[in-house]
Amino acid sequence: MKRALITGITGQDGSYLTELLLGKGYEVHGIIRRSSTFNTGRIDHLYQDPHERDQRLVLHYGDLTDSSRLVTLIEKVRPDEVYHLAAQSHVRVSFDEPEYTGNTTGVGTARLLEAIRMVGVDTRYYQASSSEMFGATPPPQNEDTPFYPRSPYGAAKVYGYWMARNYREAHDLFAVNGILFNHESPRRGETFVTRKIARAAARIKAGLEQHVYLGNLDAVRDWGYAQEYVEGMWRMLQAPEPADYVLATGTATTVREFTQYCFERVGLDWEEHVRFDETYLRPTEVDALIGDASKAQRDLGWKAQTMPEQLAHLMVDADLAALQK
Ligand code: NAP
Ligand code: F7E
Repeated sequence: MKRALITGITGQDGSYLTELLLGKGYEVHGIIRRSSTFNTGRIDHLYQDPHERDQRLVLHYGDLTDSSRLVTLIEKVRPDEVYHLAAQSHVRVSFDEPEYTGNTTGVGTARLLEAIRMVGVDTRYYQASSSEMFGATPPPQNEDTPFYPRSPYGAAKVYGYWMARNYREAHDLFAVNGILFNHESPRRGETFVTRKIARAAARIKAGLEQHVYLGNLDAVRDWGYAQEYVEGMWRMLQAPEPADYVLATGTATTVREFTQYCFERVGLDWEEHVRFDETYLRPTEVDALIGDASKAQRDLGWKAQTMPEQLAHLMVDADLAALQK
């Protein structure tokens, strides 16, 4: 039985990846942060009583800022595969908390890689890199596109990217960078724009609110479905050699168009319900991200299936269903 360690297991991607790996027969270990309130909502349906025999999902307290804990966890779990997903992942928030973002999203990666090296465990390592690293470089973007980050988050991810590359080249670690374009789902955090809009469309339809406040409607993103992207992460670690891959749908959608898809789904005119609030603008914006995932298709047989309009519909449907419950 293979053993995987997931940082960020309580996040959107962590929850889908855990489902995928448990389904493949893995023993899955996840790092969670100690919190005064429960933070395991996305994986509660997978929880296994530690008193049961054959427990295949094990949760450990830990934090990316605590290097000694990362060492003891790598030593204790001795994973065959490490999926490093944990991060302060909100771009707008990273402008307010640049130091914290650098410490977790950037240096946290170095701490984890160094823990793997110090323990000397033979493992394969997945780095959650991001299309935000391309920033101002015009689309289409692929594995050879130069980075030009436009936020503290993007800059921290560039550091993490190069640390993973360096541990591959300097220490012979099987380390890969998955350069993932935006991927969304009903489990997406409520302050990312797709979920914010889908949730608002459902709540406005239900009569619970009247308006949603948004920032830049002109930004172009390449939005795919998170459940498909975690399959791509797994495939990267099964490849014969470590390499870096873009995962994307290859499509361009503006925030305005995504809003229209969501409101159309509930039979409403979006222009009557969307208002502008400048607090959602960023000091520097990433205007357009459109990925070219042909390398992943060629080498890994991975291709995005769900396109943005379908994604918008499934997200709105899920929020409507949650309200009806
Ligand atoms: P997410 O939903 O924001 O989840 C982030 C996870 O990291 C959560 O489990 C969070 O724990 C954990 N975390 C945050 N700070 C931590 C710390 N100091 N110590 C330990 N754990 C910490 O993110 P996601 O959308 O699943 O994305 C997964 C990864 O892919 C992230 O690294 C993100 O930056 C990257 N990425 C995401 C996208 C995308 O479109 N979703 C695209 C490219 C790259 P709590 O639950 O306790 O907050
Ligand atoms: O913004 C615009 C905003 O916060 C998308 C993270 O997963 O993907 C994500 O980062 C766009 C931006 O995602 C609002 O200005 C307008 O242009 O949903 P977002 P993001 O910044 O693209 C990358 C790949 C990651 O790696 C990150 O971890 O939407 N926008 N109005 C808004 N954005 C938000 N959040 N809220 C608004 O009201």
